[in-house]
Amino acid sequence: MTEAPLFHRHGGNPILTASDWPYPINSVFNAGAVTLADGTTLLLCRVEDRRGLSHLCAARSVNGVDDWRVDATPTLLGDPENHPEELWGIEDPRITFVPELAKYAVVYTAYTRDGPGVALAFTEDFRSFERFGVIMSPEDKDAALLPRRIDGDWALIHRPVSAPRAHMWVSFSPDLRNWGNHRMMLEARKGAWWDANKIGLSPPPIETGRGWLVIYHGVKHTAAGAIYRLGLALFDLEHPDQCLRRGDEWVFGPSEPYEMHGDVGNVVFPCGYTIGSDGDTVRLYYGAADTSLALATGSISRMLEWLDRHGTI
Ligand code: BMA
Repeated sequence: MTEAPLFHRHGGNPILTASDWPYPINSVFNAGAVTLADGTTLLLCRVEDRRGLSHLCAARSVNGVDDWRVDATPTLLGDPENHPEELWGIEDPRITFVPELAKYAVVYTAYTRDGPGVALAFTEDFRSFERFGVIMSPEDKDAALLPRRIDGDWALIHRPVSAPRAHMWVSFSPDLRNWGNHRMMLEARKGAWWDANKIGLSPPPIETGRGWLVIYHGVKHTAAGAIYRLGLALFDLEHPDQCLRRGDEWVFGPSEPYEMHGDVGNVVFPCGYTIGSDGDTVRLYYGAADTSLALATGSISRMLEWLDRHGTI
């Protein structure tokens, strides 16, 4: 008997495309997501312009599905004059609300002359931003801040490249500027696996009573190109480098035309989610084929139950 899928695609996918933008763009994908205090869903979208460089643009919707109000101009642009590391744009934001600071941390990829690095900015309203600059030097990406300190220190999940493989790491900081105590969190497998050689955090971890529930992506390189799919793993709440369970099979992968065809086909790439008022329903916003934004719905309790049955320690 085949098991019911963990994620259900929205019937109206893709929910945002370049034609929804108030100014000319090439594509919109890989958005960070939050529920604002008034219940509005805000997506901080990666927008690629017609030069090929990306910036971030906010889209707001009351129901998180349609009627998006998109900022009339870019919300956050690379600022190469003051931050030379943002020379070729900024990409893939992951947003974490940090109660201690009463601010949102936006962790994004800065496209530097030497490849991607991890940059941090804070905002209260997604209109003005306080930039911290690059906090992890290239080559590094797929990063998110945990919402609270762990044993007194801030914790950042990120994905440095140690060619030929790239694993997920977690690093710690007393002040959000100086990072150390680097620990490997999850290793890319080897060989033919769907998550061999290159993995990375997808949206920020989901804090549950049983641990940090992590949706991560694996990249399988084939003769026809790469396939980006998603898997699940669970980590100890107070020791986020300790993996409690990891699923062997992917749980979501490209299968619909808008996921298989586009600027980069065969890619599903979520950078954000919102959680429903039931505390269980996850709305996963994902980039499809580096071209549009799509939505799939899942359940935290079902993901945990799936890991209980399918995960290995
Ligand atoms: C990854 C990131 C994503 C992108 C994906 C597929 O390395 O750069 O932004 O969606 O590749 O191209």
